[in-house]
Amino acid sequence: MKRAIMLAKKGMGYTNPNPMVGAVIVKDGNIIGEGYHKTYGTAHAEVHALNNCKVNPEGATMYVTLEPCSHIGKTPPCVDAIIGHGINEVVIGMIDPNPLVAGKGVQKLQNQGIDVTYGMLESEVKSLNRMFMKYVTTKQPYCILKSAMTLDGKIATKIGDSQWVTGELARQHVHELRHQMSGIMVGIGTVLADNPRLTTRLRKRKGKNPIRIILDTTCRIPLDAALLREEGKTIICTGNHASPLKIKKLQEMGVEVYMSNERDGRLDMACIMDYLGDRGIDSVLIEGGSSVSSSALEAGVVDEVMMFIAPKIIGGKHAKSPVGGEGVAWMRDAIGLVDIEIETLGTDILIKGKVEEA
Ligand code: AOF
Ligand code: ZN
Repeated sequence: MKRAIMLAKKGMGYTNPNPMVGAVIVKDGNIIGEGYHKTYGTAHAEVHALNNCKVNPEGATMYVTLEPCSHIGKTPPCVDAIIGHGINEVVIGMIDPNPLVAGKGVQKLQNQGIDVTYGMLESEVKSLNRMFMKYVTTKQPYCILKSAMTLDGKIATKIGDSQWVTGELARQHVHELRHQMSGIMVGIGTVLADNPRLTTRLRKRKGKNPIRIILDTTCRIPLDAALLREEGKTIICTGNHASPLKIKKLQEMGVEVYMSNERDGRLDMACIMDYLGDRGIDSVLIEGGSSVSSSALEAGVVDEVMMFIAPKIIGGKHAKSPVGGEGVAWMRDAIGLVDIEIETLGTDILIKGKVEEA
């Protein structure tokens, strides 16, 4: 199962909104075939593993990270292939949360007399597919709020300089994350201040660019913004007072413009997430700045937080911190994180955790 997980990870960034899945077939103590789900909409891991078998898989055991599917989707059901090849034992990491499958795969295998067990390395497999799990059951994207601050809690200096808060290793980590996520979201303030490209730039290999999502209530984005020249799609979320002419110009440049509802003069985050979910975006990396972060947290759309802390002190009572907005009055109203993990990247610290459910 460890090997199946390792194989599943090879599909990272390419399978969204479908899961990362790996499968290993063992006969007489030897691995005779293995495979993983490579890209969205193509053959499932189980089929690759069966097709790659060096010897006849009859009577073998399949280790697979996700319950084999029982439905006819873009490909025929994997359970039929498993049964057809005479596999006699299937060991599963996690039950498929997809309502089309959810236990029916296990049932179908058992009905054929195949020995099935599930729950092996389950928490690891669930963590790998946390975006898929949320998206397939709710059609809402899994959101990670990422920010980077100095030791004294600032994301930029008093004049707005933010390049760079963290070091090279931490920044590469963020580019890995951009590769894994379907969308990246920032506010117009960040676009105007930093003119970011919002692309994935990995040192050792070419990554996949996430769809760029800009929250821009009055459509202030300059037509020559760097991100509009990058490869891949951009979605501008704007409000009712945006200039129709500006919207038309953006659309002519190939930009998708989404007119969102507003709440108290700010774009309605929940409404935007519904739209992104409908568009097949299963995961969004919210990269700031402080007002987008507070809107997302207040709207309750954030699933996970990743906070990088750099050992630098810059001071300044007007220098911004990661989360703006009104803030809560009492500590008891703080948003708590659970399942905390702490890593060091060079001299920076990364604290990550899941947002505690209210
Ligand atoms: C995958 N890859 O290796 C496995 C999947 O859209 P389809 O027809 O490819 O079906 C997707 C569903 O199949 C997915 O939501 C999950 O429930 C199941 N298993 N999917 O993309 C795989 N094993
Ligand atoms: Zn399948």
